[in-house]
Amino acid sequence: MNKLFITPASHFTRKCRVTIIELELEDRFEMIPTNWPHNWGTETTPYREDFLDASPIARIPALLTEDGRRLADSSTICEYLNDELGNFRLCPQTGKERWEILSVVSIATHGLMEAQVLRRAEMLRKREGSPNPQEFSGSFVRKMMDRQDRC
Ligand SMILES: N[C@@H](CCC(=O)N[C@@H](CS)C(=O)NCC(=O)O)C(=O)O
Repeated sequence: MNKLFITPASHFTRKCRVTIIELELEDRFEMIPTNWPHNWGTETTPYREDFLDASPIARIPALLTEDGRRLADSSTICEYLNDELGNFRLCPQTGKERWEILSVVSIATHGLMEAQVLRRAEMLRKREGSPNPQEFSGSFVRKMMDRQDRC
């Protein structure tokens, strides 16, 4: 069984889960929930052992494949799903269409989604009881918002 480490709130996780559903691979995946306390954005928090075994980066999604491979980001996981398990049914192996799809995926992932997570992490500094509110940067939040708007 392939093991995918997730939380429902993560859009990176949802990207992988939608790909699994579209390729009708649900019965080959176990979804393993992870917990994220409010200080996840700026501090190292306690992680499950099996999650760290799957990814030393300790970010979700992380996939431990049934043959023991560790795949530690949503785009690589989606490529594994499409290429290895999905027989290229969502994205062709070569050609113009492949690069059109990957162009959209790269802007969505590294533009929209990463800027959203970085912005959220920065905003959490301001929450009540935060250990480091003085480090909050409004200009960083605005920069991430501008990036999201462009994307
Ligand atoms: N480039 C990665 C980004 C993954 C990512 O940022 N995941 C967030 C949750 S949405 C995370 O695990 N953050 C925890 C942390 O940075 O400590 C991907 O495409 O999977």
